[in-house]
Amino acid sequence: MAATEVSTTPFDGQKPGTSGLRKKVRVFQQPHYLENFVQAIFDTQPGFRGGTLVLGGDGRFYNREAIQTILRMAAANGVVKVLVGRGGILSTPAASCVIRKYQAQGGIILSASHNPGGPDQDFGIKLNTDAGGPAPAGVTDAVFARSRRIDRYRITDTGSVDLDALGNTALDDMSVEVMDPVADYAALMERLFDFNAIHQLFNSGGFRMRFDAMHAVTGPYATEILENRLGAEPGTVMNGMPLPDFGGGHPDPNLLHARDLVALTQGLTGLDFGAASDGDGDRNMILGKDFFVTPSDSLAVLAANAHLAPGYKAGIAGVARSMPTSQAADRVADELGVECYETPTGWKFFGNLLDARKITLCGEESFGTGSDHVREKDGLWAVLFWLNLLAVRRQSVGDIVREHWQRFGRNYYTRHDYEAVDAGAAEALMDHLRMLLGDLPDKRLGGLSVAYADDFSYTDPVDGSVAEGQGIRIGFDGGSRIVFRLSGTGTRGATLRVYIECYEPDPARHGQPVQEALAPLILSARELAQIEARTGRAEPDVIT
Ligand code: VG1
Ligand code: CO
Repeated sequence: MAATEVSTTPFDGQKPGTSGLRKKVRVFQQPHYLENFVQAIFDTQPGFRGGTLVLGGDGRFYNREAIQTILRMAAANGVVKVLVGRGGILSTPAASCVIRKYQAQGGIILSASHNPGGPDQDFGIKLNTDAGGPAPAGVTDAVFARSRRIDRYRITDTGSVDLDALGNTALDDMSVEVMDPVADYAALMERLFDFNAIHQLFNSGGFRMRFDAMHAVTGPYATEILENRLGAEPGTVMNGMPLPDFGGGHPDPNLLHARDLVALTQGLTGLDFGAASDGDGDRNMILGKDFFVTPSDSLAVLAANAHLAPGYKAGIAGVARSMPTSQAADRVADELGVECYETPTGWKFFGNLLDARKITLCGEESFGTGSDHVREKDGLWAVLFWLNLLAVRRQSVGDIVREHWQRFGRNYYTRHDYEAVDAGAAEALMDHLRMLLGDLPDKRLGGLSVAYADDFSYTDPVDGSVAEGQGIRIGFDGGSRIVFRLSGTGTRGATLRVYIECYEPDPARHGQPVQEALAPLILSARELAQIEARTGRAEPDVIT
């Protein structure tokens, strides 16, 4: 059978955002849309010709169709081998693991992460490089530029591959291996964490937990690792079956969308531990009994306790956090005598630091935590890390975090999201803030004195590349901060994110409600950015 060349005309607006190309399913279903983008990848990434590609997704609507198209295009573009997860399933961190383990030239992951799925919802496509991490800006810019000029793509007229049967199939000259999406990843987790200790914790009687897979990709991973290998009781994994529409929910592990799980951890009969992951398995939420661990605190706690897990017993080389993530990890790095890097939002900025062994752990406020074991954030990894800590320290989640605050001080932290606001108004609001920057230093806001104010720019310490305009940062004496940035992952209008943090060293003052502790700064942020006047929104849509 032969490869066909199909002529095409490029579509506008295919610029990938924070995390790949993310659009409504209907946009991807337009004739040639997916094909244009995929051909732009093959045209600009010559390594795939003659090489190996890893392919899978989070199981959302259109996942299987997209995989069949990409397989036929890979065959027509000279790829020698494709490793595809059974059922078209590969979590983002598992894809990263597989790329690294089999030294593939890269991977294509089909996911819109925590965005809802279904015919009227979102779809996405992400490109990872041979190191296993998200493609850096240089690569995505090249793909984008090519997708705007593209006039033909290559595809075979072969039939579809059975994605549900393990084993090899030939597609023209290319070999497709349908592989177990869980096995390699689970083996990696067994090397990093003390499975015996966690197994004993589960068997000690009295320890009660649930993991909410939110009908997304982590179901099979969590069932295999937690229930089959670690012996957690059947039913520990909730919503464990991946569904094309995620059961109608948002597969977003936060207090709002995982509210059933949150409820199970509350009150007299509350569980000791609750955790959840997102659509593609790279995010995590950690809950204790009546206790929510902010992702920023989670990174700091893991950094301070890393030596308790076998994979990190030699200590950590350094840590990195995205700019809007709270500065809790900075204090731990300080005490450990290692560097803490501040990077722009998006996992791709951690890749060089990890490859150069400048850091071991990294994280984002948006429920993302990870390490040098793969080049993506990793939801289940964070859950296992916490379970390892609980098994070794034999303390509750709340006690571990409260002790951490006593030792390092507490960074009160919140994020306020204004979703689907008018894109022009959001840009104008950011321009307005940029105009103010020069005048802010030494001014007083919310009773605090401004130490610095800038539009965050990052120079990669490894390759010297510069990322500008990464968000407005206003820092105060004493460590408080206000940060404003626009989301790069939305599919409707603009989303304004406002991040607010203050530092409280005094343990006697660690018990305040978060929104109360931050109230003066929240008000200052709203006034300074004229949020209500410019967006018509008096209150944020989501408070985390
Ligand atoms: C959001 C988060 C960011 C994260 C990105 C991708 O981006 O804020 O921290 O890296 O999602 O995560 P934005 O631009 O909307 O703020 V995922 O789980 O979609 O791969
Ligand atoms: Co995700």
